[in-house]
Amino acid sequence: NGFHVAVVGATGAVGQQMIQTLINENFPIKKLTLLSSARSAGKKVNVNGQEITVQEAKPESFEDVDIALFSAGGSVSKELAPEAVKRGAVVVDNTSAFRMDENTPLVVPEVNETDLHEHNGVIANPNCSTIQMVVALEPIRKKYGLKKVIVSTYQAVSGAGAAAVEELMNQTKSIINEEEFEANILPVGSDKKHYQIAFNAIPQIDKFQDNGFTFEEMKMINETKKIMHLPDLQVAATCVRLPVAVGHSESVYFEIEAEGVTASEIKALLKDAPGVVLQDDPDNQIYPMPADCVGKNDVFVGRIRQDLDEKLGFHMWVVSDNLLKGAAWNSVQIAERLVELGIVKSK
Ligand code: 11C
Repeated sequence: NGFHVAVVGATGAVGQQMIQTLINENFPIKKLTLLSSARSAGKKVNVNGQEITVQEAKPESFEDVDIALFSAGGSVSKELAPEAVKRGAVVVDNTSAFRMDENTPLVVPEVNETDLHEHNGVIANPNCSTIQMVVALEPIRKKYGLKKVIVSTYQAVSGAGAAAVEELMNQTKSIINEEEFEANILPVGSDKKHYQIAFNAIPQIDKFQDNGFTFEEMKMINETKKIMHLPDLQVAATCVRLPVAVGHSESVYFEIEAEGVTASEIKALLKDAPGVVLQDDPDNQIYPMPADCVGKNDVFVGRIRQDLDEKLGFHMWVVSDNLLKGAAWNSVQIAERLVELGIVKSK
């Protein structure tokens, strides 16, 4: 009984959360295979008190696997996801490798779960900053229609991996101790320059594209349209990295189609929305903050207010654990839905 599950990228920041989330959610596992690049192979990972040795991911690693959760970078997914599918596994891929491929569903269960039925072996898990925004926007789209979204993000360093968190910690200590320090990772490991993240804000996440937007900003723009099935939605994004370890925050401005809607009505709608926790009580200084969201699966929303000039326009503040709803939890939730909907069956 249960499923043979493989986690690819098992030693990474997201892979570790995927393993923990599978356990926390009591996912029906008959066998767990932990895979990684050659560099991390051989490491031992403690899973519920049992040591499992991580193996190098190869095409043959996927024999007998029912569900493979990938989070080891786009090139690994491009090479090995088709091999897993060839061997009968359903892949939930947390990289950008297949997200915009028209034959690959890009799924946030609260928004477009029915797209799971259209899969051809791979289901893409969206970018973390996109996921938390669409969970909050979808109930609004459904009831009032959606015309335009302008988002500014305040993103945690764990989005750039465990080494980026270490860089933040080390720089912070060095600056407090008035010591010399280095910047080697942020904003982007593979870009030409690196900047201090401690006590700073960097308006670059991923590399710049020819249109002046960064790749992270383009992910938010393109993925939102695809997930919400709104190709003509007007979306703009500015993505900024902050010295926060875990938890992305977003200031979201949106314009709806229906007239005469009040902020109280939007609050009432989001109070009962799936996957959303409303924390909106300015009189008592209640609003979401990343420090309170770490380790939780939900998307937290507050500061909902109507624009002072544009009556169809509203502002809200959206916070979530980028490693959970933004990555590991959304992937495991997809796997759960695949099982519950009978889309994946144990071999
Ligand atoms: C960040 N959003 O915070 C990125 C990390 O496409 O899944 C997630 C990258 C992705 O740096």
